Amino acid sequence: MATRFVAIAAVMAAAIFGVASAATYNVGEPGGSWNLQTNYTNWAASKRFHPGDQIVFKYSPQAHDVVEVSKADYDACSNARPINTHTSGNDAIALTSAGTRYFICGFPDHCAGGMKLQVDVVPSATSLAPAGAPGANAPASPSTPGSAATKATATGFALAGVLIAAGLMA
Ligand SMILES: *[C@@H]1O[C@H](CO)[C@@H](O)[C@H](O)[C@H]1NC(C)=O
Ligand SMILES: [Cu+2]
Repeated sequence: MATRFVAIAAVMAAAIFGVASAATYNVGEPGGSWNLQTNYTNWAASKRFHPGDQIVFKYSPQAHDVVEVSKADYDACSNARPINTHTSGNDAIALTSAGTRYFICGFPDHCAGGMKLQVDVVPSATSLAPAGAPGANAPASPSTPGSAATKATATGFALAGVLIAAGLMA
């Protein structure tokens, strides 16, 4: 009985707080990868990155690498002061917290050729402005129909319903 209550409470909490599942984004996909052809400004603009998500750079290590740099070095296309360097060709990078991350290719002229990616990691829907706060009534961004949080909430309530029904039948 107590176990069932805890399970239901956990699901309800997940629904209320909008715990969304973490997403994995393969950089440049679909249609591209980590190469000299993909437009990463356009690619990133179609995504919303949240803490807990990860991005994966896939490429030939003979042709490219991934260097995480500061904004200044990103703007200057300099890999002289790397924060992190990845060279496996299949590099998963965890976006652990909100903030902006900057990645470039360290091969000569590749960054200038377009291999630079800025990733804006924004807080999950849990930290929406409270009701009454400035901006709380702003219309939802048109680029996020059916947000992950909305889906998580719907999933949470559906699961809670199943659990409650199971409890009634037990
Ligand atoms: C990416 O595409 C946008 C819009 O189509 C364009 O303004 C921008 O210059 C492109 N970036 C690169 C690096 O080609
Ligand atoms: Cu490169």
